[in-house]
Amino acid sequence: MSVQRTLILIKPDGVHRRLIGTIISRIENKGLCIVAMKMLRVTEELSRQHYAEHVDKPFYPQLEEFITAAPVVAMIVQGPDAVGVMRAIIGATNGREASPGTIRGDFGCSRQMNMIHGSDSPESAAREIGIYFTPDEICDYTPALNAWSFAADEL
Ligand code: IDP
Ligand code: MG
Repeated sequence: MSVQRTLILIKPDGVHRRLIGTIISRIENKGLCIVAMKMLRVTEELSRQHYAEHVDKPFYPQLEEFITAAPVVAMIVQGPDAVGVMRAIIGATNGREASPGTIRGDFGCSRQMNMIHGSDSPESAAREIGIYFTPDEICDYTPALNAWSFAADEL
């Protein structure tokens, strides 16, 4: 267990469907904290960087078209085991398979239009945070509720 940072995107479908507030509430309600946030348009170049592992896959052209089609909200989320905790509350890639109670399981039925991205490992998180944010855009602070949210050895 360690305090981690993870890169979260509310994808264009989440923005258009007015799910920004709902998704942010789920992250905050879980006890994780947002240390950076902005709205931006993903360019084709940024998409190729972010989804480097998928660029040669058959579905990549439609993924790029989707992710560049409207703004996204990018966030850095911080907390104990934040990478895995966020993947758990996000749910499986395909909304039709994602468990009820997860974001993808509760709000969608699509494999592509699944509303939210979360880094899949601490190494991916470090790489993706570096793609979307400069160090001066990250607001380091100690959440006031930490004392009533976590035991000392969890932080
Ligand atoms: P993840 O977002 O759960 O980590 P990945 O397999 O890394 O899933 O895929 C990245 C994104 O690409 C998915 O979130 C989804 O939007 C899209 N995607 C994944 N597989 C497919 C596919 O087979 N067809 C179309 N889009 C896909
Ligand atoms: Mg992935």
